[in-house]
Formats: sequence, structure tokens, C-alpha cells
Amino acid sequence: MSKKIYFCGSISGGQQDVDLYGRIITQLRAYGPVLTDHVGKKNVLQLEANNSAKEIHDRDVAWLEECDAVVAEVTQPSHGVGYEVGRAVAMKKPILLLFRPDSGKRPSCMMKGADDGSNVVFREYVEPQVPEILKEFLG
Ligand code: 6IA
Repeated sequence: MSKKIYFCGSISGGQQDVDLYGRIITQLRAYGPVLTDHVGKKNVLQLEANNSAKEIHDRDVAWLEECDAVVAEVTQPSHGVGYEVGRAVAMKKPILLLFRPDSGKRPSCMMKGADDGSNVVFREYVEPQVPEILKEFLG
């Protein structure tokens, strides 16, 4: 069954992982449309340049309401990603939180601790594990 997927990744928080986001989004498309595929594009700032912050916020929250599942790459800390995850938890969406321990970063307790063993899953991973993790979550 096709699922509408909302992918979250850092933009203003730092775009150093944008190529990884793009590779994850490419794999996510096998499960359904990715509503936020611009998050994996280096030129997202130009793509969104004609939209105000309010337009982007309201559109993204509407997409969150519309989606069937949320996948967030949370290694690079981002206010926007934390906000989206919090809103998605309140909406009771199925949420997969992906964190790379080999980044040397410390995961936020508000991401790691959001794991509830069912609806919200926090997964530490290395990139070669992405296909099996997505299959488990979305397949
Ligand atoms: O705080 P951050 O920018 O790192 O938050 C990133 C997250 O919030 C992503 O998962 C997006 O879904 C959403 N988001 C935040 N800013 C934007 C944005 N800005 N465009 C699209 N989605 C966004 C465009 C740049 C702006 C200067 C026109």
C-alpha cells in the first residue's frame, strides 16, 4: 500500500547531511510519495525563496496532517525538525527517528526518549542499514 511520507531533515540547522537526506528520500519513494523531497536538495533555499516563513510553516504543518508516516534524520540538530517531530507526536503519526552515532554527536533526549516502542521508533544506524530499517518501518 502506498503511503504519503513526510521526511524531516535540517535546513537552517545546517545542510551538511543534505546528500544523505537525498539518498534516503530516493529509497523512501519506493513506499509512496515524499511530500517534502525539497529537504534533500542542495538548492532548497532557492527553491523556497518565493515563499514566506508563514507560508512554509503552514504548508508543512498541513502536509504533516496529511501524511501517513514521518521519517526524520535527527543527527544534525534542527529547531524545525524538532518542532515537526513534536507536532507529529501530538498528531499520533507513526514516526521513525534516524540517528548516526558515528557522527560523534549526542542525540537529544527529546528525540531518543520519544521512542515509545510502538508508534515512535528511535533507531541508531549506519547508512548501509537504511534499506532494511525502512522496510521494517514502512513495508
Ligand atoms: O530549522 P530548520 O530549517 O533546520 O528546519 C528544517 C525542517 O523544517 C525541514 O524538515 C523542513 O520540513 C522544514 N523547513 C524549515 N525551513 C524550511 C524551508 N526554508 N523550506 C522548506 N521547509 C523548511 C526555505 C528557506 C527560506 C529562507 C525561504
